[in-house]
Amino acid sequence: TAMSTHRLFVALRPPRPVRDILIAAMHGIAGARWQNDEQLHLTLRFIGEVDHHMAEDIAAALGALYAPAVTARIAGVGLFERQGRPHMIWAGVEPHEPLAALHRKVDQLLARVGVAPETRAFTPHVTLARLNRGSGPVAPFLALNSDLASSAFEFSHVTLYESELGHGGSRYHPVARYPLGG
Ligand code: 2AM
Repeated sequence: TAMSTHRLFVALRPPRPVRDILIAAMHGIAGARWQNDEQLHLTLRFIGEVDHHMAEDIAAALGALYAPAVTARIAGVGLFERQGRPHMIWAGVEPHEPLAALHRKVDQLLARVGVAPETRAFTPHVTLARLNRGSGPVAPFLALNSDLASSAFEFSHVTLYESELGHGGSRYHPVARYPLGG
């Protein structure tokens, strides 16, 4: 309906062999909610809830994206805490600079249609698991996967996703894809 909102974010989708490496590492923390294959992505820019008109403006604005493809690799794992407790386990993606440059470009295009600029620091990562109070210790996982790595791979397009919040975790639906490079 015209009243409905869309929860949007802009992300990069790791290619199949990289997703396989990430999925293979997903064990060893009791009670962790591991991401499934469909959920794996690197968030370039979280947008949040917008109405249908804004969603169309955003999709159109991203059509002006002109940026090189980004060559990257998986490099280690990390932990985000919330209120002093383990909250999320992620895989690092390096190098940061070309990803930060792409993040800034996306930010600029979104600013044109009135999306407020991002205030949070941009930390390129792929979320592997969400944790809660009942989850087991994370230190063994972090130690075991400190050298988690992939070969160099290319992000060849940017994807606009819609997030559907659900009981079994969020579902992420690709809305539009924008090519990078040539
Ligand atoms: P996360 O995986 O690091 O939690 C869809 O919700 C995507 O947007 C997720 O990758 C999530 O990041 C990210 N996200 C959700 N809320 C966010 C926020 N307030 N700021 C930045 N990123 C957010």
